[in-house]
Amino acid sequence: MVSNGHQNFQSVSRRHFIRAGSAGAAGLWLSACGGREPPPRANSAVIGEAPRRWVKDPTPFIHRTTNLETRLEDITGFITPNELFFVRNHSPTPLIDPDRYALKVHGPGLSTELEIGLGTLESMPQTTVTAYLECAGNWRGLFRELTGARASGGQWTTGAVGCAVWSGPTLGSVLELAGLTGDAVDVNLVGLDGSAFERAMPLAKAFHPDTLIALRMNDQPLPQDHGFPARAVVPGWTGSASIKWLGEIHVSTEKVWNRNNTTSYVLIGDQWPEADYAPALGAPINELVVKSALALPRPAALGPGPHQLHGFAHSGSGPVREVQWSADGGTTWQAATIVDPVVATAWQRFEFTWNAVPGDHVLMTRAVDSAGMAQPDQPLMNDKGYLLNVPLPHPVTVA
Ligand SMILES: Nc1nc2c(c(=O)[nH]1)N[C@H]1C(S)=C(S)[C@@H](COP(=O)(O)O)O[C@H]1N2
Ligand SMILES: [Mo]
Repeated sequence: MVSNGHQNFQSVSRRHFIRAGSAGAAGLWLSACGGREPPPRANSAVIGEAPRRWVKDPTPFIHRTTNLETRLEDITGFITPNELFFVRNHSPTPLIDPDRYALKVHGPGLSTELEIGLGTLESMPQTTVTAYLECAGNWRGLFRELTGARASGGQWTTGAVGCAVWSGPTLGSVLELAGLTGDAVDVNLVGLDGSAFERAMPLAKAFHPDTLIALRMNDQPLPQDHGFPARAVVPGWTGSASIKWLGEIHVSTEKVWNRNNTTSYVLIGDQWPEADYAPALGAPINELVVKSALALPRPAALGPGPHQLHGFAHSGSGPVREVQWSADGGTTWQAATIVDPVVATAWQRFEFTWNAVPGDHVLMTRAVDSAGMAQPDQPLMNDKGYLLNVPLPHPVTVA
């Protein structure tokens, strides 16, 4: 086990470093690799694989191969506790030695190449942001019941979303240590996991004051499954941009195209135009869309009488300013109450009282965000099942 609770002086000083490399070395590395693909991870900080929480029983999660889906009904407050936060892993969680951890910051868009130790990241000014993370494929498993077509990928219902308090240096402050050149364009973040999961973004998003290299989650060091010892948190963008086990920041002087904005995280299918986005197969998705969901099992069983129900509404251009609910499958709607605190980068918790009468019912909720975006009435099927956000019919039996 890697301990991060005890820090003797030696380990603190070992973690506390910035090594500057030469631009020449970075140039060699780039030309050897054709300037596009990062090399396979051979980072000495990766010392194994973390124990797999998804084989543990009993578990509060819905298990989906390497992923863990939150049961939304278990989340009663504004913040998702760490141990209930969904996990989306493209390969097993790497176990990282915090003393050997070094974040590599490099690329032709920077004046220097740096390696930054965990202690240095910890000693920089820390910014705290309460933000929700949502997988682009959250709700994917519901395409089938709503459209008749099954999207490819993990069949999540409504639990690939959570909201936490993140803190760490801003990504911009770390980039400033290395200094941008005048022709820097894109910032690519790469994980230390086996799949070297990565995501690129323009400078404006990388320098957004809410975009963090988070070291802490809900006042704890990041849990292993959520990216220990450092992860990106990119509020407003799909969860896939919030690279866990962050090992590398590469700043390029051209727009970056890699798997996660060309073949994955693109909108493709019969209802989407082709080829306009080359080299991407379809429109790459960045921002999250407005959604709302009830914190109830699917389907739910309730006794008759008044129930105070709650749920969560969120938008990449948040906050959500209005939530309505319907108990007749969307024929009539009433206002739900949005509960404080309202934080733009977070989700909004809403509640309402439903006087349940015996029988089978369909509850629905719909949200409008502060940019005026509303949940659409018709689902737009896409082959990879991203960003479904119609008002969801939620079956409830009252007996
Ligand atoms: N290195 C790395 N980062 C990653 C991933 C991954 O597989 N590897 N998955 C991404 C996806 S698709 C999502 S939705 C979020 C999920 O974050 P969580 O597991 O902390 O909930 O992490 C993102 N960051
Ligand atoms: Mo995701």
